[in-house]
Amino acid sequence: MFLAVRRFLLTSLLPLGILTLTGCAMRRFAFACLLPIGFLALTGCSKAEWVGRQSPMDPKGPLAQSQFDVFMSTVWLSLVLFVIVGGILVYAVIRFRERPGQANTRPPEQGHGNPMIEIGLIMASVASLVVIAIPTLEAIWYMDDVPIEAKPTSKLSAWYTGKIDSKVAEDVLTIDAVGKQWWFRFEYPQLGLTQEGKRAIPNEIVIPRGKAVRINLRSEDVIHSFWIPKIAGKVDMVPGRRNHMWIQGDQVGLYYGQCAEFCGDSHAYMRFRCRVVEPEEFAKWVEAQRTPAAEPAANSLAATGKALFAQKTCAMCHRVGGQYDAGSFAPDLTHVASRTSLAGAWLDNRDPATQLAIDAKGNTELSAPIDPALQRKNLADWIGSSGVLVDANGKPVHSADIKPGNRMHYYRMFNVAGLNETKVKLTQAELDAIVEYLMTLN
Ligand code: HEC
Ligand SMILES: [Cu+2]
Repeated sequence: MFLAVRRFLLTSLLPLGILTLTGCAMRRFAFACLLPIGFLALTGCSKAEWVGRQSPMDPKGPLAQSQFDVFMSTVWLSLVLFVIVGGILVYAVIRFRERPGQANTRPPEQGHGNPMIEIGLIMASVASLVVIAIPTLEAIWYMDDVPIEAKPTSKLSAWYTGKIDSKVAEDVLTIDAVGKQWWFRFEYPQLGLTQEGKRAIPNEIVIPRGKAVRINLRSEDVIHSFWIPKIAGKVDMVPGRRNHMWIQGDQVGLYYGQCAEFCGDSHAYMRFRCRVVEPEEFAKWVEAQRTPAAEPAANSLAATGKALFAQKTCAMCHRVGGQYDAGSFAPDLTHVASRTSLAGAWLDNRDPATQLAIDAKGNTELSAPIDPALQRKNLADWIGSSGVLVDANGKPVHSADIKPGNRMHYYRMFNVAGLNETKVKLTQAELDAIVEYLMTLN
């Protein structure tokens, strides 16, 4: 936030400061104040910040690269125009300024313009718009679908050794991405990881390195938008409409995604992650996702938690593959403990200090390991928030919301006001048992 403000100051104040150079004492005073602020703003633009988590300035795939190239060519063209127009302006201001002893003289004779210059300027503007439009349109078409030349290397059967669903004949790996308030559901129809097959993947996708992946985009409620700044962006997910794009990750690592279309209370908390791995590791991941959830040991705390999961209505919305198969509204929890984040990738299960140190180096290849203590705390905080956890007197322990308006703590049938949620209540012991159970779901 602070850096954004500084950058805003830079863009607005620095030229102003320079302009004031040319004027009277008052303006010179303003200049003296503004220029240093402008230079201060410059210090916000370090390389370290450019390689931040969600920076399109650090492309790691062909699509992000093409979008970055369009952006930079526009920046350079605008810079040239800025220097030409600004230069003429500064020249005019200095050359025709009021000189001592000239006060109250009449202004010089005014002309009515030169048609050749005016037509010339219009033509120049049109030409520069065309110069910008060509690469922009090229990049838009490029994003639309996996390019033909990528298909030979991306043909799924050519590199994926696991079982492919022959009913779904697509030659490249396809992911169906669905936006929901306020999380993402992903499905791999060719690999049996689907909502129908009771194995959808919430919030964290995994894709093989160097392979083009087709993404079908849908929404089940309002308009969302799919964006992984370092890999590609951004295409809207519109209810009742099928959009698509493609992505490719060229460097192994963990990338951060974000919903990029305002979609309600918790829009800013609607994130997701994309892990780019080597193809062999991708196959292993798919296998792990296909396996049903592990059964907790008899009479353990986790087994109590498993029973509570049904008693406390959790199973109504959530699926735990092989144990509770009815819920389809909420994130699939079959492998919830294997994920680096929780609740629309809003809560991070990794040690934040370690991860920030890695991110600051721009090293996407590394990701801090999941910290089980933190993961446990996140689970308890999330489930017990919004007044769900109660003390011995039935009083809520945490009344604050981790995600405002979220559809778990504020579920309303058909969104009708009045048909409001009847929130479950959990005691500390019940919450502990449920968390223990969820921690076994690797
Ligand atoms: C009314 C439906 C509903 C019920 C009942 C419900 N949840 Fe949820 N749950 C959701 C939704 C929707 C989300 C996604 C919230 C978000 O990220 O915005 C969610 C998210 C979660 C998550 C995070 C999942 C992830 O991968 O990020 C966990 C864990 C969870 N719920 C556990 C529980 C437990 C335990 C219970 C029972 C006490 C429960 N839920 C009851 C709807 C429900
Ligand atoms: Cu959204």
